[in-house]
Amino acid sequence: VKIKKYVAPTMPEAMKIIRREFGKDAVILNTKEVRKGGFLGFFTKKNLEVVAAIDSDNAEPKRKQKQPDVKSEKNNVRKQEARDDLAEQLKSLQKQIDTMGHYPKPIANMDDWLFRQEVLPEIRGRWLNGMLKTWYGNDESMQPDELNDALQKWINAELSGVLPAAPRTPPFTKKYLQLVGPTGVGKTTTLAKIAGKAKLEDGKRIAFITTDTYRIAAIDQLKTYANILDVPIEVAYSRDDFKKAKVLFSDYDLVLIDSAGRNFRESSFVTELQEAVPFGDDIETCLVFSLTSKYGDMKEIYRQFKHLHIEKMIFTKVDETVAFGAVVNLMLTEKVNPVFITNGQNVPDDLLEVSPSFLVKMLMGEKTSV
Ligand SMILES: Nc1nc2c(ncn2[C@@H]2O[C@H](COP(=O)(O)OP(=O)(O)OP(=O)(O)O)[C@@H](O)[C@H]2O)c(=O)[nH]1
Ligand SMILES: [Mg+2]
Repeated sequence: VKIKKYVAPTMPEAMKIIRREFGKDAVILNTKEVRKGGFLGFFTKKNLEVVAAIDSDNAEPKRKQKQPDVKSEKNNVRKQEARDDLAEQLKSLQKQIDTMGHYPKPIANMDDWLFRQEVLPEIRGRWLNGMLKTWYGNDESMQPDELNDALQKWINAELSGVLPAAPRTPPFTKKYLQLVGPTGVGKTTTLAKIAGKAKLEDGKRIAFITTDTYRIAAIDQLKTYANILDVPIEVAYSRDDFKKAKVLFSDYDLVLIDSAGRNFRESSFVTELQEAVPFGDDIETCLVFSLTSKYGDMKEIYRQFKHLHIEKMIFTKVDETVAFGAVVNLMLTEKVNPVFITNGQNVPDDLLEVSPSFLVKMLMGEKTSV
């Protein structure tokens, strides 16, 4: 295998050189933007660095063998070469017209879509490089549908490396499940949804504990759900209360723990939460994020919790946004799984279990049909 790096202002130009040197069987291994020249960082020129490879057996000769001496034959060859060159230039010109930025148009469209989905640049770049290989590997003749399928398969494979293909029902392994997260993201509502489904659909014996004694209204809110669902509830003002509640609910199948939403970008609030509830052991903790929040803030909050036992995530308010990149960004950079996505205020219906194919559909704009 021969590998070579090329630098050109645009993808079509790079492809033209690669085709000329390596022939049509060349495979693109990687592309990235590089900046060249300039003065003190100014006036730099954007270029594209493309790494291409060819199986040495497939390599085409660089130039056509010129015919020996006969004059007219020489002329014919020259004319043919000139025509070939012209045809090549026309093709390249057409491609430039078809090309937005550096990528061929269908891939540029994908880039645009994933950008609007707020997928991180490094993840987007990896996926698009995969698509570039597929595109050029198929002679640039794929239909948008085929390319779309290829992208979906690619994303699915990456997500499957983190998240099991089929959602596990129920998705929790421990008896105690606590939800933690920033203010107003939907922790209490989601807890009520989980309780409702587990009780009504799976016939589980459910109990609630709340450590959110920060606001009176918070206790009342969970008590209201407890009444509707006919589920017992204990309010834990201290760790002792919490231990007592655990004893009280020893016969129950699933005990759901609500907690106070705080500004968890501040580590002191995380410490405070740790004092109210023991993390780890027999308690599974789920970090709840609203998809209406900024990704940078979510990441910051995840970092604050990282040293604790955060096994899973829930994303709420998917119905209030058009950008779902944060889910895959957190999943792929932090290797932590989303278990539920919530898509409305209705208890218990607006609660969806997550699988890689679900996330792919959501990301590709088919959220209504999942
Ligand atoms: N549109 C939409 N609204 C939601 C969703 N989940 C929850 N909500 C709404 O978000 C608001 C806050 O929900 P809560 O469950 O009280 O949020 P919380 O995280 O417990 O809030 P604090 O305990 O105050 O931190 C309520 O009006 C919910 O109805 C959702 O999936 N979609
Ligand atoms: Mg709450």
